[in-house]
Formats: sequence, structure tokens, C-alpha cells
Amino acid sequence: MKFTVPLAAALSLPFLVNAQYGPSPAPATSSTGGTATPQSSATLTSTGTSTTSSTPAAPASNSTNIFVLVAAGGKLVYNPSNFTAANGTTVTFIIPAGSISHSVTQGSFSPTCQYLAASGADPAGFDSGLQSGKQFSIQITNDQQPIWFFCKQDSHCGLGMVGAINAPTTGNTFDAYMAAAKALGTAETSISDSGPVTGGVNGVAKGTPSPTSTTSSSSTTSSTPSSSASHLVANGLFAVLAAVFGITLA
Ligand SMILES: *[C@@H]1O[C@H](CO)[C@@H](O)[C@H](O)[C@H]1NC(C)=O
Ligand SMILES: *[C@@H]1O[C@H](CO)[C@@H](O)[C@H](O)[C@H]1NC(C)=O
Ligand SMILES: *[C@@H]1O[C@H](CO)[C@@H](O)[C@H](O)[C@H]1NC(C)=O
Ligand SMILES: [Cu+2]
Repeated sequence: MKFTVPLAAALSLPFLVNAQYGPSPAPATSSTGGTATPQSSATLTSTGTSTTSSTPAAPASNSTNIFVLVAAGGKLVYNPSNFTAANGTTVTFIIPAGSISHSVTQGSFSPTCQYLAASGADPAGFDSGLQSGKQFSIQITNDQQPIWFFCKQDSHCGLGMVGAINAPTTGNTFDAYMAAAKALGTAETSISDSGPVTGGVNGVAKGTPSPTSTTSSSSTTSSTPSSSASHLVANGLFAVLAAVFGITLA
């Protein structure tokens, strides 16, 4: 994976995210892990060094490529967790390396926290399967319908590790989905994992998960200040992500 986004774009990511997706992820993060972890908490200084040890910045999202940090800040959340994405948009979920694996599993609004099985002419949902240090991309194929997803790791969905793309703003909202998941709590049905499933409904997997970076498997990598901001953005972003995750998940 190569990043060619200008530093300015990376620096402005928190603002872009806030502008594009509104304050929506805040309720999810603040209501899940106890400690609020604003998605905009990570910033890069002009020297390219990270100024925070909590939530790292994701690669710069734009209208055709949206990046979602899985277990952002070591919390059981997706960040962002509720956003819109038009047809053709690629949504890439970045699953950090760590001792606890996570998934991006498509479900339905109800029954909550259960895999979207094939039904009649409808295909089954996508599923990254339980992963660590991988990224998984889907492409939006119908932006008129919601895509509900959750983490299949034991108890994670019941603890609120859920997300939605193009959720309705009334009725079956993201908030309602989150509430339904948390209402299950530990009563959440345990879900087996038999590896990645491509396909999907309203959004389809672009392939099976792929490694995020060769450096992401190292949990001992500490902050490595770069003398070149452009080098950091171009080549070191995943290393920074891995380093931050390594610290927070250790
Ligand atoms: C979810 O996102 C949509 C679209 O951005 C927004 O209209 C809605 O208010 C959000 N819902 C919640 C509960 O944050
Ligand atoms: C959107 O982001 C992707 C991935 O970083 C990049 O390849 C693409 O050029 C960007 N598109 C625009 C229009 O900026
Ligand atoms: C996106 O694609 C779906 C399925 O083809 C279509 O029904 C929908 O109208 C498209 N959305 C827009 C905004 O054109
Ligand atoms: Cu999880």
C-alpha cells in the first residue's frame, strides 16, 4: 500500500473527518470504552512526530477512499463507526496487530451481532474473519441501503463494537443499532470463524484481508521520529500506526 497524499492532507484529516462525517463517531467511542477517545485526538506536528500516544491518525480519507481504524486507541470501537459512503467508494478497515484479533463482519440491524447469512436470492455478507495486522476493503455497491457490521470476537459486539455505513437518520439509526448490540451484552451469540468471506450485500469485499505492513507485527517498535515529514507520510504511516497500537495494546 502506498500513500501519495500530501502532508497537508494528512494533517487536516481530523478536520476532514469531522467535516465529512460530523460528530457521529464521538458517541460510539465515548460510550464504549469508558474513556472518551475523540477521533481527532491524534495530530502530527510540523516535524512529523506524533503528539499523542492514544488514537493514531488513519490514512487520509477522501470521498472515494475511506479508512476505518479497527479497535482505535485500543478500544472496542471502529473509528469512524457511522458514516456515509457513495457507490464506488472503497472503505478500508485497518485491523491492528496485537494479541486480540478483530473482524469486520457484515450483519443486519436485527438480529444484531449475527452474521448476515445468505437468504433466498440474497447473498451472504462479507466477513474479514478474525484478523490481526491486516486490512480489509469493501466497495460500496448500493448507497441507498445501510451496511451494518460488527466484530465477531467473543463479546466484542455486545460491548458495542459495531459500525454502520449509510444508516438511516431515523428509525433504524446507528444509535439504535449500538443500543441493540449493547442490550445483548454478554448474551451475545458466539460466532464461529472459518476465515474470510468475500461477497457482501450493498457493499462487497474487494478481496481477502492483506497484511497492513511488514512492520506491523512488531510490538516493540517505539516511536521513530522521522527527519522527513514527507517520508513519514509516504512510507511510515503504517509503521506509526503499528507503533501506537503496539503501545496501546501491549
Ligand atoms: C450517523 O451518520 C449519519 C450520516 O452522517 C448522521 O446523519 C447521523 O446523525 C449519525 N447518527 C448518529 C447516531 O450519530
Ligand atoms: C483518495 O485517497 C486515496 C488513498 O489515499 C488516493 O489514492 C486517491 O488518490 C485519493 N483521491 C483523491 C481524489 O484525492
Ligand atoms: C447506487 O447503486 C444502486 C444499485 O445499483 C442504485 O440503486 C442507487 O441508485 C445508486 N446510488 C446513486 C446515488 O445513484
Ligand atoms: Cu473486536
